[in-house]
Amino acid sequence: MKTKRYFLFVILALVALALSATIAGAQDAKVIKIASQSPLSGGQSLAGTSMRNSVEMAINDLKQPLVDLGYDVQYVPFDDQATADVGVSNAQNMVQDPAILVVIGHWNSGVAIPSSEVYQANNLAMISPANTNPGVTSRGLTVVNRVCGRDDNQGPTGAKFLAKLGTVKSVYVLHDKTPYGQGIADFFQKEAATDGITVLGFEGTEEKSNFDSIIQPILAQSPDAIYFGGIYDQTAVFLSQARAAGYKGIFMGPDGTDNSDFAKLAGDAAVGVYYTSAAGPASVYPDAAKYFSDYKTKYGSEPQPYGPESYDATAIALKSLEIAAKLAGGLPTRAQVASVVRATSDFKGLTGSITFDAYGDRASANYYVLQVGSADPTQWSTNKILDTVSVDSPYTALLKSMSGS
Ligand code: ABU
Repeated sequence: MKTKRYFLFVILALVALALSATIAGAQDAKVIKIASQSPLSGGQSLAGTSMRNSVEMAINDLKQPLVDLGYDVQYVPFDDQATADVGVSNAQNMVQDPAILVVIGHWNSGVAIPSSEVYQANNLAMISPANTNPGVTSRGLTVVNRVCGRDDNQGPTGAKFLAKLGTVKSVYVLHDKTPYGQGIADFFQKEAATDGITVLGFEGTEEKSNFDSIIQPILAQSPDAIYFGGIYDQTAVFLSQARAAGYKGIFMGPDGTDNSDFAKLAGDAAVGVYYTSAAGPASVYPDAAKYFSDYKTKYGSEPQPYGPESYDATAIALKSLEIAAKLAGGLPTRAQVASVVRATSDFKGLTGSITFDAYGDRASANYYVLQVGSADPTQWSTNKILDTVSVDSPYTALLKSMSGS
């Protein structure tokens, strides 16, 4: 009996010791937080939620080296509601938390640009998975980087494709009046004109539900194609109303079109639509097979375009934090993290090799032209790639031209 009691005592003592060590370890772990900003509510929330989920997956998959260094890595997702004021307000709150050392975001360039002024003033590194407007990086902010391409390449890629079809002699260009939508529509229209396509109109609208007053004047001009620089929650509604009103020509959009909700909202009108994207579908990312399968298992659906880019942006954040912590010999400062992020070179991501140039642009990025094959949103990832171009960032191209390579 005495022996039994003794063993019970020893076991309880060992359990207590293990528990206290765990609690002490947890208390000792220094907290590092990674934040994100994307629309988690409203009409663009499918894109933003896929970004958030992909950031969460990357942190869970890749945080171990930081854990081994004694850090507790936490994730803080913010909902920017696809609205500049909300993004800026979130950014102002975010920078008050000294544990937040990197932010992954945004979806909308028009939200990223003003929010990044706050990040810059507080040395907080931002890595964007999806913002394609040139103004995101052209301001020369030291904390701002992106793993995707730029609209001064994406817009012309779309126009060149339409010109090559040979059947498009005229186009009517619409945009959503945001820096992204207006910006890419402008890049598109300039290239279209250069390539001999007559631009019949260039018009901005914030309308989201009744496009009749816009559609009738366009129909009167019978364009061979309509290009809409905007996001799927607006452009899909426009397209379905334009088709119902009798428009039979080509429809093209930029990567704001690239979301399965475009097919959900446009229905049969979506079939045959051309769009460009700086995000590739699963078929062009062989190294992302596990990501796609894990995502479906965890979240019950396929990720949206820019999901793999969100994973890569987070992977770069985690690797940079690890390097900065080792260099600093402890918790790094935001400025130290930001300088390591900017030095990213030949990082092996799901979307290929990633190098940031001196402006934070991906040194070389791919642009795809795709066509919607089905009105079924679950088939979005099977849309056919019709063309792929790889283009250097402006800074990389300049360096190469100076060195003669
Ligand atoms: N590039 C896709 C998301 C739209 C934007 O950049 O604003």
